[in-house]
Amino acid sequence: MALLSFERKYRVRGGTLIGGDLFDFWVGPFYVGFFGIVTVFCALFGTALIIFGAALGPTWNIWLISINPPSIDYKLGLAPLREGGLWQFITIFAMGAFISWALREVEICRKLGMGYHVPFAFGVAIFAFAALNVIRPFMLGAWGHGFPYGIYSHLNWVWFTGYQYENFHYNPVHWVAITFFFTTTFALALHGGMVLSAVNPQKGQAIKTPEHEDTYFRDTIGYSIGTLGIHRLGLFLALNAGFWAGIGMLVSGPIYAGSWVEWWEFLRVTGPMGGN
Ligand code: 07D
Repeated sequence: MALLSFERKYRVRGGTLIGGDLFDFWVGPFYVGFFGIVTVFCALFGTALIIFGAALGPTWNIWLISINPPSIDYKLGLAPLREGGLWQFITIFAMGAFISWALREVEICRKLGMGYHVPFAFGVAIFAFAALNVIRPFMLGAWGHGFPYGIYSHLNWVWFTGYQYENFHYNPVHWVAITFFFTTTFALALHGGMVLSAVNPQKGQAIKTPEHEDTYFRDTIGYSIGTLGIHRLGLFLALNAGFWAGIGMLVSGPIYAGSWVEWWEFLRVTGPMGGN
């Protein structure tokens, strides 16, 4: 069956959160929906503002273009367009596009009678972004604490923000996030490798099923988490990565403004570093 005629079977009406049947249609393979239209509007408008900001200068060098947040003197107020106002509008449109995209995912899940795992997962990525450019600046009392939209400039922001706390490697929540990021890639590599090895057997051998996959892991490490379990674990690891990254930044500044190296000094007095 051709892909489109197969898909037609699943093109069910309803499940929309807003607007009833009004935007309940497809363009080619894409479901539109009210939130699809909002996403496209926000993304196009935001991108146009970025291009406008770039046109204001001083460079068209793609590595160096940067749309900067306002100076912290503007606190939580609106800034003139050329002095950070563009960044504020771009942030609003970015959040609008992200949230609408998540809600469009929700509508598709409702149509198909599926769980909301995918929009929930995207929600965690949105949280990480919002933590940096909405929640943390708000908690610190100035939009100027957000990161600039530029390739080099956002890297400079990460460097600068990291060194504000002396050595960001010592932020224990940042550790936790990094550990989840690394473990996610580890788990995906093992899972991807396992599935490919089962469906690409040696010449002349039949394709293998999860029974073989489970047996492989039992033989190797004494335990197999199973076919459903590996996806639960994968989602758990990935969501924790983004979540703790966001929390690690909300702690740095709004809650603890000192050096992360010094934060560990308490170990010298009380703990395993021997009280010296
Ligand atoms: C934020 C993206 C969400 C995406 C969405 C959708 C678009 C863009 C365009 C708006 C979270 C798509 C978006 C299409 C739209 C426009 C214009 C995902 C997000 C919604 N660090 N560090 C992290 C490591 C050091 C520092 C995270 C490692 C140093 C700071 C992760 C190392 C110092 C910040 C991480 C390391 C330092 C981070 C990033 C090693 C610098 C953050 C991933 C091995 C001197 C950031 C929430 C992430 C963060 C962050 C990893 C080192 C500083 C855990 C592996 C020691 C200031 N670091 N880091 O969370 O936590 O993405 O963000 O050395 O702000 Mg770090």
